Amino acid sequence: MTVSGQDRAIDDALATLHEEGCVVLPDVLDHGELREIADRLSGVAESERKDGTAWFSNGNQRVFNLLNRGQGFVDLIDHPVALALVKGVLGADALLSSITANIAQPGNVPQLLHTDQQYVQAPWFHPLTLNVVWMLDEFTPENGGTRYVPRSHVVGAPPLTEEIATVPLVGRAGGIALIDGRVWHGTGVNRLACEARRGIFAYYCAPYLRQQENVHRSLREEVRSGLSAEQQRLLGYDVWQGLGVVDGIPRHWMGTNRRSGPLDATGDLP
Ligand SMILES: O=C(O)CCC(=O)C(=O)O
Repeated sequence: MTVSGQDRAIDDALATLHEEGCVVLPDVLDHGELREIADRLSGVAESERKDGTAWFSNGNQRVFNLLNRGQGFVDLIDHPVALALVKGVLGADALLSSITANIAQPGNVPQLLHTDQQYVQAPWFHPLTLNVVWMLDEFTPENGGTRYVPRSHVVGAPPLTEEIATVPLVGRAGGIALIDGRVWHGTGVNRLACEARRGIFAYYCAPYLRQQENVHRSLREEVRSGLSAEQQRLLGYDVWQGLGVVDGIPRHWMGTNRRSGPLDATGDLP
């Protein structure tokens, strides 16, 4: 796709997201990228099942903190298409809140409808969070594709009822879906005999919200040292409007109005 074609696709997607609360973009990963990430996720999920550290909810396997589980996952957080959309919704200073996988297994039960920003007191007039769903398998009504209530973001509050019609989020493997943090949604039921539905949920938030994963405590040092400047910023290593300081405002900013940016030229902590 040309740059202007891609810009138009991003503008169109943002317009749909604004109207519907959810949008699907096909073919963001090519076949090779998709296979590498999907295989890696299956490998990590299997090893967590074998070593007894796997975490299940509603019959689905969650794999947390993917940043520590392979470079392919780290590279997703600032994928140019996903990040352009995230910044279009949450602004240029958006943070990554967490990146996890949810593997919807046959025999699961439906997840309760929820929104992704319901720890913030309603009413909500804007999205404060955004989920970018990397569809590693096709999402269908049969395999546990996420269910959601179109336009529920305009309610600006958590689900008022479970007794409401939902629609399935459908899309081909390799695409992404964006879910506005106010949209009522939940994992669907996987009715297949044996095939799981794998999705990676890259969850972003406004820069003044607490991030879900406390990467400052959980990120392995070798992962942190390999992050690009933008990846460090996304994870909250920079100062933003005087938040996230380390021992106060950097001394070399004294006498200036500067209150945002990396802590030093390399982004390393002092
Ligand atoms: O697995 C899904 O389809 C949805 C997961 C979800 O809603 C969530 O993690 O908040």
